[in-house]
Amino acid sequence: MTSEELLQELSDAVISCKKDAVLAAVEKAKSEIPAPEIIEKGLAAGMNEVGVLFERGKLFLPHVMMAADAMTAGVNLLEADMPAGDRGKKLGVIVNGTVEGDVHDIGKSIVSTMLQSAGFEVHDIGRDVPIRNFVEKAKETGADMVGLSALMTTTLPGQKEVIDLLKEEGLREKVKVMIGGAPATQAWAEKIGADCYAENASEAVTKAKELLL
Ligand code: B12
Repeated sequence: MTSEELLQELSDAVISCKKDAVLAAVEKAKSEIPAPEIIEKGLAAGMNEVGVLFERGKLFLPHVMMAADAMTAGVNLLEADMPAGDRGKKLGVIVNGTVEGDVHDIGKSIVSTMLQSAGFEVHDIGRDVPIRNFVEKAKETGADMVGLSALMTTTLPGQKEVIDLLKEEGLREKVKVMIGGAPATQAWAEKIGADCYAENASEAVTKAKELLL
């Protein structure tokens, strides 16, 4: 099988919403394709298609939940295979999470995994995280950067609230802010005074390095 065919199989497996199919496709692709590529060009591509089908009414919420579950299992299976990068050399400390009111965490978790394997010390504080917790965790860990994920237009303002609270607490000079998630944009990042926006996990790694090294 060519790489293209393997990536297609990964994507189709996510769209099928079947965990077994995803795990089998990941096992098959593992020795042929680097883990970050399996995630971004295979699994995440399938999840994006699931989103499109859901929006068109061709898939329903239970399917989306099953696909999300299957994709998470696939990513977990790959975690051990992520490139070691500069691990141990600690490029910087990053607190990453999904803002309050928002339970979407697949993309955020991929970003955490990729940042970690690139050599950052990542504290992933989960999803639906209260605004204050980002600031408290940044203090506790001496973070250089906070990553904020939001997948819904209704939760985007949470990214601004974290920035405002960082300012109030006098931490904004010390802590960079990177935002992401499907409804976030470069223009939104500029509007709320974030340091950067990244469209996907690879770009998040590149931009974190630009800002912190
Ligand atoms: C999977 C999914 C779910 C799953 C989530 C499971 C989970 N554990 O995450 C479940 C079924 C639980 C769910 C629930 C809901 N969902 Co939903 N969901 C999706 C779906 C289909 C895919 C999201 C996804 O995982 N994509 C794949 C990942 C890999 O991509 P990603 O998240 O975008 O992440 C990438 C980048 O954005 C970026 N990134 C992400 N985070 C970060 C962070 C940083 C710091 C950086 C730099 C980059 C970055 O890098 C990632 C990797 O490349 C989207 C549709 C879509 N097109 O996005 C809807 C969608 C986000 N959901 C939506 C809605 C409305 C809901 C619900 C309210 C239920 C409903 N009525 O439909 C609830 C929300 C409950 C809540 N309070 O949060 C809407 C939001 C609409 C809006 N206006 O904002 C969407 C757009 C669907 C739609 N069109 O209606 N959902």
